[in-house]
Amino acid sequence: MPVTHNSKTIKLELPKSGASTEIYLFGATVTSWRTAGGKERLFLSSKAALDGSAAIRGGIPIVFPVFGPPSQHADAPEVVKALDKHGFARIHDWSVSSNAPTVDEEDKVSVTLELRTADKPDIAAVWPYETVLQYTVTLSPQELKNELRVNYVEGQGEMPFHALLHTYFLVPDSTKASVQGLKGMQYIDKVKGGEAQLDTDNFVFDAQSIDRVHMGKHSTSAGETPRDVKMLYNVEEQGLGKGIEVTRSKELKDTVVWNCAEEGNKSIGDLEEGGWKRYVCVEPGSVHGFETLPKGSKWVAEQTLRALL
Ligand code: TA6
Repeated sequence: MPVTHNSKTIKLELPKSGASTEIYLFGATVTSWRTAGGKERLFLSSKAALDGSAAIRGGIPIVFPVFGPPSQHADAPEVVKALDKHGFARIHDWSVSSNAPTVDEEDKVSVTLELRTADKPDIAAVWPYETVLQYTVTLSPQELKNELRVNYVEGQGEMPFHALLHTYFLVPDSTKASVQGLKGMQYIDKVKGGEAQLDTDNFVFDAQSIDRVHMGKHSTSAGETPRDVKMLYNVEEQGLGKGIEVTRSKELKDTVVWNCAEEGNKSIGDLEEGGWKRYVCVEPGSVHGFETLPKGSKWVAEQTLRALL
């Protein structure tokens, strides 16, 4: 039974390898990803609201159509300014798509969820662009793929949006965890203010509060490509491996890196005590500058998470 669901969650399982993933219909939030052998890879706060009363603290919340508080974006169009922090996708119930096939093979299983703004009066009241979001989660023994499709169906003018996969990785010790692959990137430092360029290829979280938006693509002789990054545990633990490789399509041009540190933990009510030491967020997205989509067209982006053995 590799695909099972109840009124709140969907579970994908690969019985032969022991890999699995769980997705809440609320926000289409992936709350658990276990690789072959059953090792959990995502952080979910034990204090996370799982009853639909608030965005889920942990897993992979979907940020759409605005990243962070709209007031933080000088270029935010009027319509975006009225939205909640991180937008509406993470705080509404999605449904299982009846249009997309569910893949169910020996070593691959997937499901597609959908959010139709036309079915949600409270979204339609603030978002004049009829949108269908589709989200396909595909599980393989060592990989999890998340594909987001943004379909702009009906409305006036081009639709502006941000999109981001707010991925919380479970780590044995966030102060030791590091991110590789962002060297040379210009970033907005939301803790210290201003912009800077990252000068290391192995950024260690340490115990500091980190909230950075690394902007744009990577220029190579082959043209512009999105960054492939690695989140490394830098801790030896039986069955854990080295970390997670994060690859993505070119649409997810930016990379947000976040850990609230001990002080910040105190002001996040649904983050368990000491939670800051158990997660690091590495978040591929398009959040610096708004995407604009013509009516009748679609924007497709994906990330793939792969366990590094
Ligand atoms: O992605 C990083 C960030 O935007 C941080 O600024 C931090 O506030 C975090 O997301 C969590 O936001 P939330 O609304 O889920 O508390």
